[in-house]
Amino acid sequence: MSASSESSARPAYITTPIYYVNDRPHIGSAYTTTLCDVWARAMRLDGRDVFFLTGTDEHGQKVEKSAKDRGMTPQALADENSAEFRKLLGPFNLSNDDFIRTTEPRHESQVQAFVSRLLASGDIYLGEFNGWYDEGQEEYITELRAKELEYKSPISGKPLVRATEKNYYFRLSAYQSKLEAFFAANPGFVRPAGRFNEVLGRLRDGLQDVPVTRTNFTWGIPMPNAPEHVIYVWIDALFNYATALGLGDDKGALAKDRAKYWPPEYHVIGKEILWFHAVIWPAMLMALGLPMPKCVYAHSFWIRNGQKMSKSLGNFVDLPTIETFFTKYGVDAWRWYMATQGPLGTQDADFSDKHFHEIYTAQLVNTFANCASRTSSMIEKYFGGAMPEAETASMPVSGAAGAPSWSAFTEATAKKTLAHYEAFELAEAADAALSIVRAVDLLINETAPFKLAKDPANLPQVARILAACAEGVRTAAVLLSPIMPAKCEEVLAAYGSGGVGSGGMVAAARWGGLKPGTRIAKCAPFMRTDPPAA
Ligand code: ME8
Repeated sequence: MSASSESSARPAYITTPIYYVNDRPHIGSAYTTTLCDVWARAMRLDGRDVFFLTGTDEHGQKVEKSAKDRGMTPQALADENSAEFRKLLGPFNLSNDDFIRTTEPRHESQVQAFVSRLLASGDIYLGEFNGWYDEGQEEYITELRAKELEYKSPISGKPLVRATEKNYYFRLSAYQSKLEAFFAANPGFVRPAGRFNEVLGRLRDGLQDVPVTRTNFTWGIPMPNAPEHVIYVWIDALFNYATALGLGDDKGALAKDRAKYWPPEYHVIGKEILWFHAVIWPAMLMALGLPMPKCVYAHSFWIRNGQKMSKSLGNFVDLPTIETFFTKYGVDAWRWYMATQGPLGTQDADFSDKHFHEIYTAQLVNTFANCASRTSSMIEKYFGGAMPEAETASMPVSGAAGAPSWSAFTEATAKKTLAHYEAFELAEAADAALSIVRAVDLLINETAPFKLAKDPANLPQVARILAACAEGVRTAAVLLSPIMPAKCEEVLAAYGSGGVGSGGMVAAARWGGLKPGTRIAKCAPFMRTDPPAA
């Protein structure tokens, strides 16, 4: 079916960072990709034409070095680890539309095309860099840091030397005032707001031109006019957002289908890579004359039992650990925890087994599953498993004075949920959708249909209550489906509803979707499980 309105059929583009192949997937990468997946599914449910991109970042000195240490070629290492990231997509139920790798010819040729344009416009120029250099580490050190280190290498202790290198530079300094004007006009460009303030603070220190090539290693895209230089991995990587749509090859077939998705609605990233996305990337886009992304959303970090996760501490929530959660709680419970308890704000979030279990039990077992299960069991018991015939649209949601009708309440809640999804307020979207489940619970507790049903004279009243409960469960399942696609589909199938529906999110959740007589099977989407060992 077609989308509900012209505006809801708008293209919608969302991206994750592309992950380094010198690392394996872990909770961090899975987290960002899951958030984007929830948004992508919500927008698709609302009838939008979504393009959701993720991928891997495969060039650079670190990859070259790791490959050497392991006695393999950088390409072989990249192939091996990129496949690990790709393998994650199925089990996490991630619905990306493409997976870009920076070693693919389609990316490399477009990066060269973009860089050639920037050379031609004078935004990239050949310059000379002079600075403190750590010969052992093959690394330049800033003046400030060199002073702190007393001009000695922090690793070898040998004196730092003055070194000069010819590099290509991007004329970032020329974009200072243009960026300031753009930021002033777009106060929602970086979110959360606290992160935007950090960027604006640093911007006030003034922008310097940034090197965009290196000559001390070879694993990268050669500079088109000077192949002894390779394009710096960060510049190469940022372009992925544009090359995946074919924007660097505007006569190519890709751009024909995909150019409509530009600009991105969200670049979702972690806080540590905000400067690249909020300042360098927008300046590059300005230089290329491409429209700005609507929002760079920089979330904070998952930490583990109060500590930063790191390889040396060995406390990373890695894939094998995540798999134990999948086995015990299921992938949708994992997605629920990510979407509702994660570090979307400026604070880091602690991942603890105990907290996971508490949220699972309180929100999924005792609330969502309990409601779906109680309602379906009572319909089975009192109405032979068929949706009772009763008028419920005008029925008040509760006995409280001034309570809205079920149809008005669920319509307002669907609109609110959609608005939260659109704004990337995923925990708020989840909570709004779950408020329907809480209202169903309250209705059951207030009216006690299991007691009423003891007297056959009350059956019409029981029919009305349970019909409202069933429709409430269906509506909630529709609205929760971007977060828990498999479980919501299971509930919707048990409730005889042919999937989430169409015509936009609000229409799919409109009151009255379940027709009288529809077969409603007993279902219990989440089961109680033992708490983790203390
Ligand atoms: O930075 N908590 O790649 P990367 C939450 N290739 N999210 C986390 C996290 C944590 N503890 N740790 C990592 C790169 N992440 C570049 C990006 S984009 C043009 C190039 C997530 O493999 C978070 O999204 O180090 C972070 O930004 C990303 O992983 C970094 O992935």
